[in-house]
Amino acid sequence: MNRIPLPTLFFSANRLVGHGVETLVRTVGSLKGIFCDAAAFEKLPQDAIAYEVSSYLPVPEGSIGSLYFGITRIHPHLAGNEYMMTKGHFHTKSNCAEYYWGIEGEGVLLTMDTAGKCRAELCFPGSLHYIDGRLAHRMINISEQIFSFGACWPADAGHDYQTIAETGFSARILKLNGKPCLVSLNNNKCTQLESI
Ligand code: S6P
Ligand code: ZN
Repeated sequence: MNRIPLPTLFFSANRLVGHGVETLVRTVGSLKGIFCDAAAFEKLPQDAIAYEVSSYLPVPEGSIGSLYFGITRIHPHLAGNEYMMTKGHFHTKSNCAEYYWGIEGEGVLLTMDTAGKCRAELCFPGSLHYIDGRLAHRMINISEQIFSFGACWPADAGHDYQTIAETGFSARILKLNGKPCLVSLNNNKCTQLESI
């Protein structure tokens, strides 16, 4: 009798594991230049893991109509009063949207349009976030544990890191009086984000 084949991909301890899964590890040192307080950043252990991305990329990059899938785990570090975060990027193709969803810990999805307008959404286990293809996106760990989230995006989206490296996000998530706040770098306006 033929057996129904077992799946080859699994969520295990909030990592993606299985045949063909690739893991990228970004150290703290590799994120030089993205935090507001450069001196505080230098005091962090530069070899420590900032975040890991395990991805399943079953088709060549650029394949139209195909999907990629990944799980990112951001470790809890503070560079001064700025929480650990992903580099953030625009998609090269602005008609390629993405889904993020919270798995473990608590974070913030920060998006920014091409005019520099930022928006923040709390992300927690079970929350689902649709990211318009025209928006830059970055995730920030506001918890004291690993914050992990899933992502699904088109294989032809492409990644533009250069624009963010040059201009940065115009708003940051900072820990002020012990609480996460969205701080606009243009006018120093702070909006407190209610932690769940
Ligand atoms: C890809 C998707 C995620 C990120 C990952 C790391 O489109 O948004 O898999 O690549 O969360 O973030 P970043 O900004 O360093 O690529
Ligand atoms: Zn993306």
